[in-house]
Amino acid sequence: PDFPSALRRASGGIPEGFGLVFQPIVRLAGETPVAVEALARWTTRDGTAVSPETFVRAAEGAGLGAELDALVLDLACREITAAGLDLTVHVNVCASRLGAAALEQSVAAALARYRLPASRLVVEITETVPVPDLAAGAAAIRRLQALGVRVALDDFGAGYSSLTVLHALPVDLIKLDRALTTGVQPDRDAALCRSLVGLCADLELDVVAEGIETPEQASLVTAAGCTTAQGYLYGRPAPLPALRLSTIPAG
Ligand code: G
Ligand code: G
Ligand code: MN
Ligand code: NA
Repeated sequence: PDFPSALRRASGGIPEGFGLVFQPIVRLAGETPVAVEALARWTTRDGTAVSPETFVRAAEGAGLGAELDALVLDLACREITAAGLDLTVHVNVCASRLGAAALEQSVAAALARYRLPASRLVVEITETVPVPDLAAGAAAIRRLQALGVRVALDDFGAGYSSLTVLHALPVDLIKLDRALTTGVQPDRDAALCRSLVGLCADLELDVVAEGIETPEQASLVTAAGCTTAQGYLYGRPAPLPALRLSTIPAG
C-alpha cells in the first residue's frame, strides 16, 4: 500500500481512495453536537482500508507531512463550509509537524479559501512521537493561536502526552484519552478524571472526554466535571452528510 505515491501523484489534489470521515463532539448536557473531528481514511485500489496510523506514518516517513496536512486542512474546511454547518471542525496534526512554516501556511490558506472563521478550527496535536522541543513547540502553538485557531492536546493521559507536556504547551483544550474514560475500574477512573478535569479547569483549559461508548461512561465523565465528549455513543466516524447534523437555518 503506497500512500506516498498516491499523495505525490495527486499533486495538490485528492489522492485516489482518500477521504475524510467526521465524528461528532457533543455537549454532554443535551448531547448537542458542538464540533466534529475529521479523521483521514485511505483505501487502496484493491479495496483494502489502510489504517490512518499506517498511512500517516508512511507520508511522514516519505517527507510528505506538509502535503498531508495541507490536504486534510483543505478538505476539512471545504466539507464543513459546503455542508453549511455552524460547527467547529477539529483536524489532527502530528506533533512532529509543530513548528513547520508549511503547517501555519496551510492553516491560513484553508481558512481564507473557504472563508471559515479561524475560531471554528481546532488543530489537534497528536503525539505518536514526543514533541521534540517543548519550547519550540510552545512558540509554534502561539503562532497558530495568533491566526485565531485553537490548539488541542490529543490523547491526553496516554503515550507521550504527560503533565510535563501540558505544563509546557499553551494549548486551549485537551482530549482525555479513552484509556481514562472506559470505566474498567470505575472508582479509580472517576478519581483520575475528576482530578484531571479539575486541573484543566484551574488552567482554564476545555476538556473533551474521548471514547465514550456507554451511558455509564458518560455519567462517569459528567460526574468528573467534563462538559463535552466524543465516542460511539454519540456517533461513529462517518461521511459528513451521513451524520445528519442540522445545518445553519437559511437566513
Ligand atoms: O480514525 P481512527 O481510526 O482510527 O484514527 C486513528 C489515529 O489516526 C488517531 O490517532 C488519529 O489521530 C490519527 N489520524 C486520523 N486522521 C488523521 C489525519 O488526518 N492526520 C493525522 N496526522 N493523524 C490522523
Ligand atoms: O485522534 P484520536 O487519536 O483521538 O482518534 C480518534 C480515534 O478513536 C479514531 O480512531 C476513532 O475511530 C476512535 N474512536 C472514536 N470514538 C471511539 C469510541 O467510542 N471507542 C473506541 N474504541 N474508539 C473510538
Ligand atoms: Mn484526534
Ligand atoms: Na485522541
